[in-house]
Amino acid sequence: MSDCLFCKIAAKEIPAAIVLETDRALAFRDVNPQAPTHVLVIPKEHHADAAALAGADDGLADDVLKAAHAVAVQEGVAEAGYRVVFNTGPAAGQTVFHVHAHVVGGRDLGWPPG
Ligand code: D5M
Repeated sequence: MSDCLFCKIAAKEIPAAIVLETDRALAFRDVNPQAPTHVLVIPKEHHADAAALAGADDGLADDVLKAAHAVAVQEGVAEAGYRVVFNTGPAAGQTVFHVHAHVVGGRDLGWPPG
């Protein structure tokens, strides 16, 4: 989508602090980090939200989840524990409508989330 911020990051038209890339997923640091590790993982292909990603029938959701775990290992937070969050829809706080997994870790994470 030509007007999608994360499509532009995936296309390398807008710079981002990329930490991991696979053939179908890209991981980059969140510009407004909420924890020592805060990385966003996106499919390069545009899907608006987690519901749309779940409906992609070609294993894309699996690729994104595997990339999220690989990021956690690479960032050194996998052993202590980390959170993978898909804010889905405005009421959940989604502001960018290209699906993204927040990989958050490196500190104690409270529950329930706000
Ligand atoms: O999360 C959207 C997230 O996207 C939010 O945490 C800020 C982040 N963001 C916005 N623009 C950028 C750029 N250009 N690079 C990196 N991170 C960015 P949501 O779940 O939709 O509220």
